[in-house]
Amino acid sequence: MSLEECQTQLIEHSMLVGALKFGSFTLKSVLVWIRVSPYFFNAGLLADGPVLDTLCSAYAATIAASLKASPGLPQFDVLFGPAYKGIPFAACTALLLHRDHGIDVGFAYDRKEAKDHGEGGITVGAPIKGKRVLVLDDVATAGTAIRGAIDTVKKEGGEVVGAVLLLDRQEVGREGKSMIEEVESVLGGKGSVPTILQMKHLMAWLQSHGKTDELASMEEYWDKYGAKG
Ligand code: OMP
Repeated sequence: MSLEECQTQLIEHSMLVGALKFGSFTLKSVLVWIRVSPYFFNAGLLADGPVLDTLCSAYAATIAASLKASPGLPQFDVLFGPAYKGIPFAACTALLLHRDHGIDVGFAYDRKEAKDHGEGGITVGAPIKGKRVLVLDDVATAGTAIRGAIDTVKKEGGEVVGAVLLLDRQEVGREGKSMIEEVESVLGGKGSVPTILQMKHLMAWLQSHGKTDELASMEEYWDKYGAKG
């Protein structure tokens, strides 16, 4: 399946399970703003076998394509999925990278609560100390959550070489530039944060399906908060 087919399948499958909704949603940034968004993507609802297949096939195809692109992702050793939603996504993506693309990597995740006995530490799974790590995250708006995951890996001694996202909402980040540019600048520069979907893909889907009211609300939101240029 082409990457474009994977994107369309993911949009439609996400709507089917109620993970992608159009309407009116209040977003609260941990920074200062409140935005009323015409759509919301709740990746926590991507929670059955078929939709995990759709999602993680798309993550794996996006990673494999980016490893071949220039600029694109460099080689890496471990996929890191931040708790909780990132854990099944990273595990299934590691499996599909192996099975469908011949790319063999480990996967790891963090605990939300520190452990003071047994093996200790805040990460579980493949060791990340001294390893090249790709962070796998779901939705990014201002980039706060993804930066938190990058910091966790760094604290544990891993080298974060890039990040892969399910959805880049294409909004302005914490420093007034596009969120994606800001996160790329703390990682490996252009191409270090490939994404499966962007807000513009959702708008193209609405347009091709004649959903004119939803599209008009998306365009209005884009004019207000989209990262242009
Ligand atoms: P940032 O940390 O600002 O990048 O926002 C990402 C987080 O916002 C996600 O981890 C979610 O908690 C939440 N979110 C969504 O999951 N889906 C959306 O469509 C929008 C948001 C959001 O609140 O901005």
